[in-house]
Amino acid sequence: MLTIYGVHRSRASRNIWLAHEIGLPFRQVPVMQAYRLRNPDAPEAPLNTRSARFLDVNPNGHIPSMDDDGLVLHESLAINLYLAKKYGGVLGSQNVAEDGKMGMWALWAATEIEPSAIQILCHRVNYPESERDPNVVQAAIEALRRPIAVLDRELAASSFLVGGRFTVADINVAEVVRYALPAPELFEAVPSVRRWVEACHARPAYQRMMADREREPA
Ligand SMILES: N[C@@H](CCC(=O)N[C@@H](CS)C(=O)NCC(=O)O)C(=O)O
Repeated sequence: MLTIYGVHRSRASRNIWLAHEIGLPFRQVPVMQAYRLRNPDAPEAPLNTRSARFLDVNPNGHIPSMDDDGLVLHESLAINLYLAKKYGGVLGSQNVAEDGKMGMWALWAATEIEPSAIQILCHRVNYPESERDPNVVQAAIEALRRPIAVLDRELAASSFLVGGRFTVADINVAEVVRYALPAPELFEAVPSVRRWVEACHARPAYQRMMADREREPA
């Protein structure tokens, strides 16, 4: 059976959302981020990204990872491309051109969007008030204007990113764009992105993942 390493409150959410979309059974090992623990190395600490038992799985010390019948993969977006292709039917690529586009969107999300989107999430939500820097948020918003406009043009022409249907490309990009949502001013001029985010978040598999995520300790 597929094993997903990582708590819901991490990039493992992407893999869990996809698994729910497919109806793919999996075992979750709730490895949490070491930085969320006061003493991650203490013997009584919960399994975390610095635990020797997890470093045996992923020596990078990051979640998520997955093990599918002995094939171990890291990198949330690559895991999703693999699972969609192997188990996802029309959620995955149907030909080499779609393969190329899905790879492109995953790498685009990771490089063009994620670094700035994470800054928005940290400085508007995750960090304590005293550590939040509005200048960092402003710089991130400015950096994201062009790529988010690119996404908007794409989604004005087609409801979803690849093949005119909901696919793993939408999950991968929507999960990265989610980190920027605490900056609503970034989305004012991109109605097609807003419509698409709403459609992605209305999916029962996403809502199930988010409901489980809400139940996890913050
Ligand atoms: N590019 C990686 C990033 C993985 C990553 O940084 N994960 C975070 C949690 S979302 C993590 O493990 N942080 C804990 C740590 O670095 O100790 C991916 O997409 O899987």
